Amino acid sequence: MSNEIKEFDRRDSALVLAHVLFAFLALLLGGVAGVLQGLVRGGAIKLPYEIGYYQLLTAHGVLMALIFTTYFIIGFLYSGVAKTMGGRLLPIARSLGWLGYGLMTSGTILATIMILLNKATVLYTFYAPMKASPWFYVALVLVVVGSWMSGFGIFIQYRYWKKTHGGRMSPLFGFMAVVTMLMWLIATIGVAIEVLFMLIPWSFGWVETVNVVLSRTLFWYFGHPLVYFWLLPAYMCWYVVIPKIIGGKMFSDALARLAFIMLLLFSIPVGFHHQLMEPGISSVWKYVQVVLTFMVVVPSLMTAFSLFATFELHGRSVGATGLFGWLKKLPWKDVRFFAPFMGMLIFIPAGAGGLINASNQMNMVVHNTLWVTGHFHLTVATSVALTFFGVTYWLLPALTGRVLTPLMHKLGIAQTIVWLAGMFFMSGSMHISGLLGSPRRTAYTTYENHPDAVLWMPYHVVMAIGGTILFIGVIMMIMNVIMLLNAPKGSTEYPIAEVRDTAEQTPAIFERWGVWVGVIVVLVLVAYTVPVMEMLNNPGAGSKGI
Ligand code: HAS
Ligand code: HEM
Ligand code: CU
Repeated sequence: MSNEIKEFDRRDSALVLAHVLFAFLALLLGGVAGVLQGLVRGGAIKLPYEIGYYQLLTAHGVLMALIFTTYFIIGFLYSGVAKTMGGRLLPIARSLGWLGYGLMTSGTILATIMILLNKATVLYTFYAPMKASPWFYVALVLVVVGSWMSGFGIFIQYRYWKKTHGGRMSPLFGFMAVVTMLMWLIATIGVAIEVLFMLIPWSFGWVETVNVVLSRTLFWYFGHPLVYFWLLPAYMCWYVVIPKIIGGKMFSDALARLAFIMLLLFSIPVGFHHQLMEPGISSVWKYVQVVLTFMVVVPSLMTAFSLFATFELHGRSVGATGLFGWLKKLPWKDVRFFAPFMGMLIFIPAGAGGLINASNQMNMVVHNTLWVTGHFHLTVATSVALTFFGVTYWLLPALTGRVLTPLMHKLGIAQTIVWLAGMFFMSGSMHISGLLGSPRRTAYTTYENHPDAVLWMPYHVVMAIGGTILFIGVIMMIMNVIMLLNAPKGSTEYPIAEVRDTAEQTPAIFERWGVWVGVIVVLVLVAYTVPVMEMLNNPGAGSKGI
């Protein structure tokens, strides 16, 4: 591997830093919205200055789910691509990165202004027939097109590396970055079509109605891979970085690549599992997509297997005995390990919740309740977020030529524990009150003391307490970031693990991108052609805006 160049090029670290710091700004603002939501729903406060609950919820969803994640991911991918594929970015890749950053940032600022003006209170899923100012949709286009530019930068760096290395198998990090951005590119085509051809003409008033079920289908064609776009970079840390941090080796390069290819194939044709309760889609096609949903679980189970194997093999190699002796050999005091590991641990119940959601009959019970909100605060807001925090502890020092001190390890571990405690209360009570029937996306109401609402109200209070603890966690993380930027000078390694010595050869087919894109196209056509034709042929589907 070409890890010869140790320090980051100053221009590369500036690009990555710009992304990562913007992500944390979004986390801070989104956290303010989050805690206020929790307090409103718990009945503790009323919003001042005529701020609407849904306005706040839109800000939270957009800043957290769309902005915090995307900026962090692009920054992280660029850093690892530079590190493992040539040591520094090609000028063209760097320029595309900055172009993407500029487009995304102008989009984010425009969208935030529209939300603050209460002209885009349509939540982060912007479902029609709720209608926002056209400028909100234009802002979304800027964010998406910007992210494409960064994707192209990564592809160019990858192609250049392959060319200059005689077509050798690419470094795993680079491969995974390409899979992640390829998935993103294919997925965002759906939302681009929705926004450009449906929502923008409709909100400018050029056309009167919009086909609601079609627009939602295009959204979820994008929306499900969106959640995997958040997850894949966390998996990259788990596969490539964590083995190095614990002092071990990666279990298998081929298994990791196979898991990523499967995630690429099966993440996309599954959007209907968000629309199981919607009329206008026949149950046959819902069934097909649920089968594919269960297929996409398989690579996550492979990931779990691979991680357990990494931990156990390492533990035994340093003398662990017994069934669980290897647990004691893990570096619990190292925040670079501790935070992502807690993310993995939480991903077990989080993923189990996903399986419940995907099962049609159980989806009837939980759909549109706070259970679902509980599910994704475990997946994206804990498994993914804690992993990103864990990455931050070495990424920022590596970028700025500083070192992580023992004190900062302790502060990081404290932050992780606060986050886990807050999430235990918040997500736990969301799950329970969801089962009791409490709807998501609903401001404070007791439904005139309806017996069901009386049952769930105490859990809403717990949710508010959990949200407050989480907000403390956000503040602690922001302080940790500031401390990292001012840490003592020194040299910090960018941890990339080696693969265990085995006779295993990674099959070259994994990098035959034409094959995989072809398979995706076929899967998408199978899963979507007939239901989309049915939607297009439904004359009653048009709706005016609300
Ligand atoms: Fe989900 C709704 C199904 C995964 C995020 N999901 C959402 C929404 C979001 C979201 C944001 O089928 C709401 C969107 C909205 O606003 O409406 N989800 C699934 C399924 C999975 C799943 C089947 N979701 C995720 C991930 C997300 C995410 C990942 C973000 C990052 N989800 C659904 C469905 C809905 C849904 C329905 C719609 C609900 C409705 O009605 O609206 C699966 O991919 C999960 C597979 C995961 C596993 C776990 C593997 C475990 C691993 C960890 C190993 C641990 C180790 C450490 C090694 C099977 C890899 C162990 C150490 C020890 C010491 C023990
Ligand atoms: C929704 C709290 C962090 C993503 C919510 C809701 C609350 C909440 C109370 C609204 C439930 C409802 O009325 O339906 C918090 C708190 C946080 C936090 C207190 C930490 C301080 C995060 C993070 C992410 C996230 C880190 C993602 C990276 C979301 C999303 C929604 C949501 C996508 C759904 C918005 C919608 O339904 O339109 N959060 N959250 N949250 N949260 Fe968080
Ligand atoms: Cu999904």
